Amino acid sequence: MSAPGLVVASHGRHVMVESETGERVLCHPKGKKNQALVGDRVRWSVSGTDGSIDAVDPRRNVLYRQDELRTKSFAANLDAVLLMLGAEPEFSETQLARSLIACEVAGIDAWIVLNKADLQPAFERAWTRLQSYRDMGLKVLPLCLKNDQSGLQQLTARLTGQLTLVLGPSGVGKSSLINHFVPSARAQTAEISQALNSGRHTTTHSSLHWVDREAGTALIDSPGFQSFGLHHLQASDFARAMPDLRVHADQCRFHNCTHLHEPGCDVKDALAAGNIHPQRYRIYEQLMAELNAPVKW
Ligand SMILES: Nc1nc2c(ncn2[C@@H]2O[C@H](COP(=O)(O)OP(=O)(O)OP(=O)(O)O)[C@@H](O)[C@H]2O)c(=O)[nH]1
Ligand SMILES: [Mg+2]
Ligand SMILES: [Zn+2]
Repeated sequence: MSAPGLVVASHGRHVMVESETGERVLCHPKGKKNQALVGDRVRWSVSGTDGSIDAVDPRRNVLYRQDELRTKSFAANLDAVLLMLGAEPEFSETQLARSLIACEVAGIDAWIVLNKADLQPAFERAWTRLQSYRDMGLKVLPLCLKNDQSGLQQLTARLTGQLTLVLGPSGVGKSSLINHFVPSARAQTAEISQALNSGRHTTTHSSLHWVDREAGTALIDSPGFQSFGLHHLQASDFARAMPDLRVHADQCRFHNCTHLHEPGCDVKDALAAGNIHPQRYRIYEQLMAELNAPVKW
């Protein structure tokens, strides 16, 4: 007989399932189908000393990235994505834009946390680089997990009652944040130099941690990523998923406009008038160019 459960960690094809009473059972998928993700609601049954996944319930949403070769899913059924950046390592604006686009297309609310406020002047520089994101209405929260722990109150308020995926590059403090809210998680953290020089990320798999089970507050720790592939998207998705371009793209008089070359295009006019940040338009151009590039193997 199948029982309902929640996937709280994934180790390749095998997942840890939490039963309704809170016990955790290692479950194996049945056959090639039923690959479950953290955040998935599943039906499982006892199979020997472990469990087996009988079915994965329909998902509300799923966040994934896709490069030429493979698809990597982060998690399913999310209320929000907390995109974590740090004063160090210096973040890639292209990767930030890509992950925000993926969230938008998946219909998941995203907001940014900039950690390591103690590291100046790097923090100030990173804060300034996020100006165009604040301008488009994105919430950007400054944080310092190390010293004064400023920003934590606002953060707590935003997390309450939500299933939030903590996403971002390696070494920004994602696991440190999880450990702050859920000390029992004892998520492994490491100095950046150590993590990056070894060519490995400290966190190697995604796992869900309850901050408050009754209130439904949980955080999902995830491995840092270097590049966020968007091969699952189409040309028309990009302008629609970039809020600062979308306002002008929606007004563009041309049907099926690429907003790249068409004279009189509203997006290009807005760029010329200084109403779109040039760096943001460059990212759009890059994404569109990538679609037309030959597939590399
Ligand atoms: N200076 C400073 N260091 C911090 C702060 N918060 C976390 N760190 C440090 O940043 C380093 C990386 O932290 P982690 O939590 O392991 O980073 P991560 O994002 O989980 O990295 P991956 O698991 O590789 O993706 C650790 O040495 C932390 O102690 C902060 O506010 N200021
Ligand atoms: Mg980590
Ligand atoms: Zn146009």
